[in-house]
Amino acid sequence: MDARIGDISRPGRLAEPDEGIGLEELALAARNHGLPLEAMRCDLTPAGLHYVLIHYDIPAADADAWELTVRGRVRTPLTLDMETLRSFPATTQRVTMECAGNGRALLSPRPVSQPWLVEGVGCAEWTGVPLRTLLAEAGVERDAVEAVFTGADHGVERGIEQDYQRSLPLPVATGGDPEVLVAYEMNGHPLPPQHGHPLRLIVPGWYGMAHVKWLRDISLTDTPFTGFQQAVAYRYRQSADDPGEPVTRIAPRALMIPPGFPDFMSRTRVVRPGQVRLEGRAWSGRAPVTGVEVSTDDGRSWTGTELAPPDGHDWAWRRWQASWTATPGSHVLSVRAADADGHTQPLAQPWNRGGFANNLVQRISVLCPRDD
Ligand SMILES: Nc1nc2c(c(=O)[nH]1)N[C@H]1C(S)=C(S)[C@@H](COP(=O)(O)O)O[C@H]1N2
Ligand SMILES: [Mo]
Repeated sequence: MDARIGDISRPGRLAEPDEGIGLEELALAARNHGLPLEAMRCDLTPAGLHYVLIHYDIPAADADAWELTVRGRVRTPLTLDMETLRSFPATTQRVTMECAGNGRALLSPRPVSQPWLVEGVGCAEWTGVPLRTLLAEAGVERDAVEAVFTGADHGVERGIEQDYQRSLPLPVATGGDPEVLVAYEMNGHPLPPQHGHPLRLIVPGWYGMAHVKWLRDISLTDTPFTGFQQAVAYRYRQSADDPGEPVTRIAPRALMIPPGFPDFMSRTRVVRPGQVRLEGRAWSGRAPVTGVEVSTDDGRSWTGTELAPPDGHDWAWRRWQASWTATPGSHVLSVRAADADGHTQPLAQPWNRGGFANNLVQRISVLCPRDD
């Protein structure tokens, strides 16, 4: 019998009301790991602790043989090897990257996909050539409207065979605010295989899907790109036939380093009675974070925290801290951020079919045993 690629692909779906995480979601979760939340102690996430999200496989990549092509609506098509890319003036940017699907597994109904709780995030320093330097070198034609970025990885998604591809509108690609990078270093070292070795795009302030890894081609087009990751995936849809709006910049979120120590299976935290330091990180890809509040009574009351002053890294998370006097009993701790554009984090889930950009406040269960 004839086999077709469509036969192995399932449409996007929502979990049944009492359906647990299945083996397919476990397979994704085992490949795509999250940030251990205690790693938020560090301003910069060590590469091995940064979250990872890969749709298909990590492609074989040899930096010595790598070539990036820049073509399409340009006056001079370019083919650049790593040595040439490294010869352009480099820029380093500290960027908090977050998967658009972060928080998805906590939604009800649950979109079936990579089942993040809240840990699909990390903050690193990325070094590379500003994208606009390369576009200026190639000379963008007047009729170009988008730049399409293609990775070297290949797969099938909902029946459609594809290279991983995403586009940016030309004003974002060339604007310089944020400075989009064609990056070859993470935290001062060549990119690790899982983060796009040897070359990736960095789009500060945007959700992860825009930061194309294993970047091998940039094509300037005179029509908007309609590939799968642009027109089908990564859109805010309420129903399967809703065309939806594209997912772009990161909504504000604050996370707390779970205090005390964990129970192995439940991950419930145990703290001793008395003063407990609460701390974590807050970020937004839309506007600077202006305030972070904590609640120690499951969201009934909120108090301000001490937020680290702006340090010039506009697209990186900032540390916040607060003090809490733990009393014997069970507690639920929460934290929420607000940004300068008035965006905040909701207490009720912001739901869409992909589970994208849902920044529902974090809840941490804490047990404070009686001292006896
Ligand atoms: N080529 C390619 N680029 C990609 C992806 C991918 O599967 N292939 N995944 C995207 C998604 S969905 C996210 S969230 C980020 C994750 O980047 P990281 O693994 O370096 O944290 O990479 C993006 N870039
Ligand atoms: Mo993602």
